[in-house]
Amino acid sequence: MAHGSDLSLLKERLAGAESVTVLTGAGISADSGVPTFRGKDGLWRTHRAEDLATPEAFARDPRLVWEWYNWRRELIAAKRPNPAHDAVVVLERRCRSFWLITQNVDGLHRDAGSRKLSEIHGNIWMVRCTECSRVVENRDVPIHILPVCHHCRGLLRPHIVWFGESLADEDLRHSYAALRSCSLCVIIGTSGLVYPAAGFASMAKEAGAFVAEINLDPTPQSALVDVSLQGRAKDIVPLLLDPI
Ligand code: BV8
Ligand code: ZN
Repeated sequence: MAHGSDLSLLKERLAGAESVTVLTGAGISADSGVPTFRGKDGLWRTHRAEDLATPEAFARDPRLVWEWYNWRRELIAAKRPNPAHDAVVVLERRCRSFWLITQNVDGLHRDAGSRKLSEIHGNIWMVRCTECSRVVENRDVPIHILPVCHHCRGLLRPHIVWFGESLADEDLRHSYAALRSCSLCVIIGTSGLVYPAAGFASMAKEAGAFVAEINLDPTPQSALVDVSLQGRAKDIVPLLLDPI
C-alpha cells in the first residue's frame, strides 16, 4: 500500500485546512460487510435498480420492494462501523469547520458518532407514510412486509431517495454550501456515477478546494482530483489522523 508522497500531501493539506467536507459512498461501508451497489458482490447484481429503487417499482409492486429493503435491513442490522467511519468522526471533532455528505442509507456514520452530516439519499431505518407523509424511525427486523402508518393506516415506504426522485432541498442546500466553502474535500468510496452527488467533486474543485479521492479503483472523478489514494478505506482513512 505505497501512498508515500500523496498521503503526506493530503495530511499536510488536512493539517492546514480551514474547512473540510467529506463525501462518502458505499465503498466506506464495504469494509463493514455492507454490499456496494456496483461491485462484484453488488446489490444491483442480484436486483436491478430500475426494478426496485424507484417510485414506479413501489407503485407497481410494493411487496417486492419491501422484501428487498427488509433483506437489506436484516443484513445492515448486523453490521458495525469500521475504522474508516470512526476516523471520519475524529476529523469532525478536530476540524474547526466540517461537514459530511453521505450517499449511504445504512446509518453507519451516525452509529459511529457522526453528527455534522447530510444523509442525502435518506436512511434505511426511517419510513414515510404515503398518505399523511409522517416520517418515523422504524427498526423492526424483520419489518412487516406492507407496514402501515400508526396515525392514518396509510402504506409506509422507505424514507429513501429513489432514482427519479429529488433530494431534499435542505440536504442539497447544506451540501452545496459545504462543497463551495471547504478548503479540502475528501471523497471516499464512491463510483461517482449517481447524480447529483457525482457532480460534487467538480463543484468543490471549481470553488477552489483541494480535492482528494480514496477508492479501491480509479473513478470518473480521478482525473479531476488533486490526489487519488488507491486502497481500502478502513486502511487509508485512519492514516490521515497520524501526525505529519
Ligand atoms: C435527482 C437510495 C432530480 C436507494 C440511491 C443528471 C442530473 C440529475 C439526475 C440525473 C442525471 N443523470 C441521471 C440522473 C438520474 C439519477 C442518476 O444519477 N442515475 C445514474 C444511475 C445515472 N439520479 C437521480 O435520480 C437522483 N435524483 O437527481 O433528482 C431529478 C428528478 C427527476 C428526474 C431527473 C432528475 C437520485 C439519486 C439517488 C438514488 N438513490 N440510493 C437505495 O440505496 O436503496 S443511489 C445509490 O447509488 C446509493 O445511495 C449509493 O450510495 C449510490 C452511489 O453509489 P456508490 O455509493 O458510489 O456505490 P457504488 O457501489 O456505485 O460504488 C462503490 C465504490 O466504492 C466503488 O468506486 C468501489 O471501487 C469503491 N469501494 C469498494 N470497496 C471499497 C471501496 N473504496 C474504498 N474502500 C473499499 N473497501
Ligand atoms: Zn399516515
